Parts: sequence; C-alpha cells; structure tokens
Amino acid sequence: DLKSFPEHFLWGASTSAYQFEGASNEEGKGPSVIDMGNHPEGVTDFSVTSNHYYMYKEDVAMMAKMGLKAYRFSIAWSRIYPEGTGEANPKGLAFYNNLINELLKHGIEPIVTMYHFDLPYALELKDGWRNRQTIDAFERYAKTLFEHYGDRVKYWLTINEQNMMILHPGSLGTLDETVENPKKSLYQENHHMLVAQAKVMDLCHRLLPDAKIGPAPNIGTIYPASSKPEDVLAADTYAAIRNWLYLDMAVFGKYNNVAWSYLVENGYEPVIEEGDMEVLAKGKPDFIAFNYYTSQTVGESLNDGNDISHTGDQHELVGEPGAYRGSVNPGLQKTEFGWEIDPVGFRTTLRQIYSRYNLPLIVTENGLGAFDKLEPDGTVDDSYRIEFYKKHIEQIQLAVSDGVDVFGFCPWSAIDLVSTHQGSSKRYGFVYVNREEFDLKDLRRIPKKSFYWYQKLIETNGAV
Ligand code: BGP
Repeated sequence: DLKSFPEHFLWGASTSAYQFEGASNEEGKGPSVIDMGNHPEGVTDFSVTSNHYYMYKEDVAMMAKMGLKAYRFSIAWSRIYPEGTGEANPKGLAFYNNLINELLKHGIEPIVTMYHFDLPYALELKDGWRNRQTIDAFERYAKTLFEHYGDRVKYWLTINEQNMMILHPGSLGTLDETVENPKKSLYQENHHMLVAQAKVMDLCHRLLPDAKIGPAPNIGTIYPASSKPEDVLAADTYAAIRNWLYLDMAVFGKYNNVAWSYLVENGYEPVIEEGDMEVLAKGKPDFIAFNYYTSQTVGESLNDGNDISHTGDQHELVGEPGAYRGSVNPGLQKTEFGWEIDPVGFRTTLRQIYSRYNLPLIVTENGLGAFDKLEPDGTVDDSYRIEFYKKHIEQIQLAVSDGVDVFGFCPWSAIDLVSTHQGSSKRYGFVYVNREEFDLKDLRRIPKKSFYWYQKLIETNGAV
C-alpha cells in the first residue's frame, strides 16, 4: 500500500552561500577558497551570482509564495570570520540573523549548512584542513553560530558533500598538488574534517539540547557493471569508499573496514592522533541529510589504462586503477549536461541508508540542471524539470511506504544560482534569475512553470 507523506513533512528547497549570495568581497566578508580558486575561464563568476545578499527579503517572499515549509541555505564561514578565526564580522552576523528572522516571519523552517565548500582563504594559507588547527577554527565558528542563532534554528548540517571534497577535489579547494602524495594528504584532511564534525555535533547537543544536527554527504547507490562476482565486489568496495566511509564514521564513530583496507593498501591512511577516536565516538548525528543526483555504476578494475572513464556522473571522471573501474549505465537517460537520471536508484539509496543507520533522513539536494529559456512572453516552461521531480518524489513516497523515515525534501535549487562546475547558464531553480552571462544589471526573479507545480504539490502534501 502506498503511504502518504508524513503530516509535517518539510517540503523545502536549497541554496549555498557562494553560489547565491554574491557580495563576495563586500560587507566585511573575507575571501574563501572558492573566491580564490581556479574556475573555467569565462564560465563562473561568484562575485555577484544572484545578488541574494541584497535581495534576500524579496527572495524569502518568493519562497513563501511557493509555500516552502523549509529553506536550506549555507552560512559563509568567511562572512562570519573573515580571517577564519579571530574577530567575527558584525555585518555578517547581522545578515544571517535577518535572514533567519525573515524566514520565521513567513513560517519557513531554516535548515543551516555550516560549511558548503567555502573554507576561509585565510585558513587555506595556513594549510587548510591539512592543519589540525582548522578543527579548532571550525569548532569556534560553530559555537558562534549556535550562540547567535541557536534560539531559532532547529536543524543544522555540518559539512556539505565532504565525500565530494575528497573524491573530486579539483574545484572545491581541498587539493594540494604540491605535496608528495596528494591523495594521502586528502585523506588526512578528511580525517580532520571528520574529527571537526564530531566535535561540532557534540557541542551542538551540549549547547542546544533541542536542536538536531547531522552530516550532509552526497550519497547514491552503486551498481555493479554486471553480475560478474568481481564487478559486484568492486561495486561494494566503491560504495564503501564513496558512501559508507563518511556515514559510518559519523554514526558509528569508526572507519568502515572496507574503506580502511583500501586506504592502507594504497598508502593513503591518515595519521590518527591520540584522543581522536574518542572524539569520533562521542559526536553523533540526530539524522542523516544527503544529496542525491544520480546513481553510479562501476566494475572490476582491469588496470589497462581505461579504468578512469567519463561516466556522465556529475563529477565526470570515475574510476581508480586497482580499485574499481568507472562505467556507464546504458539503461539510464541523461540530462542536458550528461548526468544519468535514476529515480528508482533514489528509492534504493533511501532504503540503503535507512536500513544501515536507522536514523531519520532528509534529502538536502536533488534536481535537474538545464538550459532554461525565458520566452518573449515572460514565462519559463521547464516541464522537463517537473517530470524529473515527479519521478523522484514518487520514489520518495515508495520509500516511505517501504518504511523509510524521511522527514524532508529540499531540492536544488530554490532560485537560480551559479553552478559549482558549469556557470550560470546551467540552471536549477524554481525561479528564474534574469541574467545573461556576466550581464548583472537585471536580476529579476521570474517564477518558472515548476514553481507553480511545486506550490501545488506542497499544498496537497505531495499528492501529484
Ligand atoms: C552539489 C553541490 C551544490 C551544487 C550541485 C549541482 O554537489 O552541493 O553546491 O552545485 O551539486 O552541481 P553543479 O552546480 O556542478 O551542477
């Protein structure tokens, strides 16, 4: 029997600070690794983006009109601490304070990501996450957020897509190619982030007993390229490296055994200092948030020079010689940007996470990037996005019927913003932001067809 969505289901939408706010060098904000990073020439400009910093009231009104029950956004660490540590920026503190109040005024539940790829550049100059002091800086920053907003924010997310920062670090500011073994160094960063996350989850519980906190990795089910036992084994290995390493640590406080063997075999294992494992065992999440865009398919590594392949995954190159081989799933359609579309895999993913951890789940990203077009009559017909969401939301309902405890869905993105990898012509929003590439004069908000569809869906609590 098909169950309906829970009564107070958090129908929401997501954004992140560097992709949405603009004002990247204004109002006391310090630079982040994203601001200082190398981005494809002419594609990405994060200085103005959707100008949300100055238009937040209008944006929240638009979200309210859509009927959002929740809004997941991120706080820019370097807007609060321009130097990563030291003095907080009063204007930054005030901005998020106002944003939170504006949301609450409209009955929208704020869901706050503390760190969404944009590490303060000042910390990167001191070796970023390779330096253990960044753990303390993150804890200090989190404490400030809890103190300022904890009376009103109930849902906290620690780190967005930590697994992608490790597996596909290129544009996310985590890769240091100057070190002798960059991959080993990445797993050291990963370890420090895990310790920082555990400390912050623990701190949250001590300071805010009514608040809830959890990690927000990107999780997708992994298919074997065939039923050949070696392929199935490789898929299991990759699932451990890509998915379970992150969540097993957050929930169980230990390294996943398969992932750990992989780290040791390849000489990537991090240095674990005394006391780390106690910290990791102590900080526990109240729920698991995750981003789902697509599944992945891998096979046995053949070590023939072709293990790394262009699979159409969002991060494009998948595979690691000796561990697993990237593969395409011939049965799946693709988005305009080549990402495989897999709604059924979404249900599988929800089931897998829930049966493994038995914690409530919230989806913090899912969506379709496309070249939306503003018609001369001022409308945007994104029927393809409606189709995409229909199919994915149907699968959440099936998962709910399977007994999976899901309490919210925050698709990407509330309003158009600048894509992490592909600039502003790749759009995700329910609301169109009128901007020709680099023509920042007209940033009018125009609800797309999907806006009205989602509004209706929320009104009927998911009856499509
Ligand atoms: C996720 C990120 C988001 C967002 C999204 C879409 O990995 O958390 O920040 O960018 O992917 O990706 P893209 O913008 O590259 O299409």
